[in-house]
Amino acid sequence: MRKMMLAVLVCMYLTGMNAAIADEQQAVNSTNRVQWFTEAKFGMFMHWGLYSHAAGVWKDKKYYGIGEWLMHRAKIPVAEYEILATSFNPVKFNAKDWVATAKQAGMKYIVITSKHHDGFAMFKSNASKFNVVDATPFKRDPLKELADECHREGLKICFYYSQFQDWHEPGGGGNSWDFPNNKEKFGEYFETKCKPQIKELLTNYGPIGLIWFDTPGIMTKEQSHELLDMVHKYQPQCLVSSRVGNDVGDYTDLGDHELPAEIIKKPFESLFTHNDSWGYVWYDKNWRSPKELVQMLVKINGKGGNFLLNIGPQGDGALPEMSIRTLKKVGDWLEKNKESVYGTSYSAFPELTWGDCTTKPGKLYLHVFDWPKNCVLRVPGLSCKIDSIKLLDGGKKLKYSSEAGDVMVKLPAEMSDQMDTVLVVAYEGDLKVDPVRTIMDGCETTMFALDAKLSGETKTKKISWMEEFGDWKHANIVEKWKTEKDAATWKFRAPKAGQYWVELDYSYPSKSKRQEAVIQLSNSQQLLFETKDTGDKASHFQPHRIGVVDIPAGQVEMSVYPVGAEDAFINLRSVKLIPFE
Ligand code: FHN
Repeated sequence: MRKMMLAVLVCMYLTGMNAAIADEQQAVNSTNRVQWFTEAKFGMFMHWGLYSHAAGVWKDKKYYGIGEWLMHRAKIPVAEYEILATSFNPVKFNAKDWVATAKQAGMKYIVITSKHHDGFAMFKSNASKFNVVDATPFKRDPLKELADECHREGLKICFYYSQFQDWHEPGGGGNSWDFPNNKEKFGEYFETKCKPQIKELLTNYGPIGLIWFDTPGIMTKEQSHELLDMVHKYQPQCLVSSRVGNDVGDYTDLGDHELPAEIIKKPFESLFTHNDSWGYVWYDKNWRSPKELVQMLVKINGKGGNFLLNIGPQGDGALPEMSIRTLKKVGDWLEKNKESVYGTSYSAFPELTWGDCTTKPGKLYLHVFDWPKNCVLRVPGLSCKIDSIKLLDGGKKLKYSSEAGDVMVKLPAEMSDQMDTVLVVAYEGDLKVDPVRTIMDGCETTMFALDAKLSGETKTKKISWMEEFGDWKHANIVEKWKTEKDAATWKFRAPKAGQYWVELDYSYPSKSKRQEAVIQLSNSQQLLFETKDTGDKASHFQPHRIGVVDIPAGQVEMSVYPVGAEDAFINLRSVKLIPFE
């Protein structure tokens, strides 16, 4: 009888628990799941694995490009690659130091490779012995230590997982040198390694912020959905990156090293490495400076997204010295200017020449990267009731006036922070900003493909290419134009009349014939030109200075179109107006 009662109680308890989980799942919708992410704005990406130990070299040969692809690039047989694990002993790894570095840099979450394409798990796994605890002399689970430290310090811990590519397994994608014709076996790998390992990550490491899937390859929509559902089943609050594939996922990741070209009103992340490689490569010293990183953070936040910055820890577990030093400087800037970053939304202005903007209700944060020579900042087309304009750091009040529909702010003689000096504008009521782009006195103005109004057959297209292995570049272009009716037109406003060179940035591969074309201004000025051959590839963009125009004060339209092109016309990336001085 007592046994039966106990069974009923256990059953009730379990049913209750399941009901609670079901309730929680229902209560968690995509909006509240993603809230921490949209407020975070800055995260640390970490690529760390056996490839960090090899550091870009295999059998005395250097493989320039991204280091985590070493196994693939050198076509290292699985049996040989496994030997690398026997000397992987990252004794300098210290979760406390890593988390402190990320936290001091102002980063709110860490995304670390739990398993990259090489198939090596950086965590204890019962699904595959090819893992850091079972296959190395290190024998510790660094992800457990890192997760615990993140939980203690209030950072979100997130795991990267390569779900399709796994060069260690016969059924995993990507290894054609050991396992030719392995496509039919993908299902087996998916069931016996991929899914069990993801379950391990979701059940052994406490709350996870997100799972960062990557390179879905041939996965079906059902398989992508299966992973999404699995993540939400075990951790209803955990986000799934769009790279789970097939338009599935809770938020969008842009391409590697892709800055958003326009404001995106859905949660997204823009990701870059500190140098060129994601995984540690000892000879890669092409670091981004603190100033570049601060400005990238602000530009991405200004488009509404998060900046995920990758650091490649060394094979011994230490972080590269240059990354530590650089992040410290970024963190110092953020500490003073955090109000203008965390929890902000996208810019209120069309592209700004002197910097960028982030916003909160009733507040505009003006990020000035280039201090105007006359120390007067033109804030274009702002016509709402302003309460005050102050320097964010220190709170000094600034004087302002209005001119030709713009607010003119009197700045101090010196920029207080050379990386980005932030002004905070407090305003009342509705925000009113002219959506037309303004040319700033004495500054170059670049207008991009996506800002153009297109007519006729003209279309925009995004192109991506690599210059070095894994070093992705992206551009939006105007294309598919042939006749006078096919045009791209930019509208802008000039507070004062002035003379400008017009420069086009385009590619025009050598197979195309030269074409005659026109730059037409709304005040009936014209510049005629013939296209230049820019080389063999659509990605070989070159600037072409066409001529000088008089821009009158007020609103102006400028169009580019071919004169009856027989062949395809140029791949136009941008148009620049350069002060003629
Ligand atoms: O192939 C990977 C690459 O190694 C790296 O992990 C990047 C990071 O976004 N993702 C893939 C390429 O897009």
